[in-house]
Amino acid sequence: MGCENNGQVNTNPSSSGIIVRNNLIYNNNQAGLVIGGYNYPVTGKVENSIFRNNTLFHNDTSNSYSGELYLSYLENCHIENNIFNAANNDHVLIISENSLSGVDLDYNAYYDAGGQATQIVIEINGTEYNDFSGYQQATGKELHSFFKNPLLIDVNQPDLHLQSHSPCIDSGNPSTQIDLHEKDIDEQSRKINNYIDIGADEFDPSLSLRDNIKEQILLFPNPVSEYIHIKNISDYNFAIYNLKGQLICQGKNKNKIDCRNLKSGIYFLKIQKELQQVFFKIIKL
Ligand SMILES: [Ca+2]
Ligand SMILES: [Ca+2]
Repeated sequence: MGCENNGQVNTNPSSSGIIVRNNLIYNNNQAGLVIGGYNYPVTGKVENSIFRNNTLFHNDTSNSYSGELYLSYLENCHIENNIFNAANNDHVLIISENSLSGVDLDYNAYYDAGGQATQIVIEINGTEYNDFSGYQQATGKELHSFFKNPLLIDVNQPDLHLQSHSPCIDSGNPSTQIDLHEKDIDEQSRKINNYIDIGADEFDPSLSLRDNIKEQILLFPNPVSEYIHIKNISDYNFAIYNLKGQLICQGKNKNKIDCRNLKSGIYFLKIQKELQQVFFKIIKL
């Protein structure tokens, strides 16, 4: 989101009043989100805007060093309650160039698939930080943010909902102003259990059994050569997809699935029970 051109306003070209919230942003080949302009004041800047409650996962797949979040020429913006989960070899979370005053980052959850808070890249106006607490201390920002695995349901599929024991649950900014009709990514209430969650998903303990179901289902053998057996679940539908997302086969309530005709390779088995679905990676030998 930005203001690349100065338009008709020559003195202080800017975009303002933008709100980006409750989005899943993943697998983009460059930064998940770029906010700002590129050559202020010749061209524009972004000011007085809000970027909150988004889940960014595995962006910059081309390893262009643009990270999950790329900021350039923005001023007086709030960036909070977001999940930034990098999953690249370059471990880049944020690149911020020429950001101006009043950029408020807080209540965000950071993680890198490498799992090390001391092997990340956050670059703010030319200073590079490689450990998360060093970045917090040096900038004085992100005092309520943390570096922890957000425990997303399935990073392979991906299913970017929160597991029931995610540290993002109820960890958003308690003073977040929620709009009257605002919903989370599932059209559920944006604030459940008195506190808003970090990320695009608000976890609803009364509905979400997703990760419990996943732990409970027994699949074997995997890798499979002939039949895969499914145990500990009843009344369900299943479907097998290849890596391109194409449906290979489907059915319901079978306690063993014939995989003899599958070519060797990796597949995803979806199991759906009522409104809940879970995915398993299976390997055909
Ligand atoms: Ca909550
Ligand atoms: Ca939800």
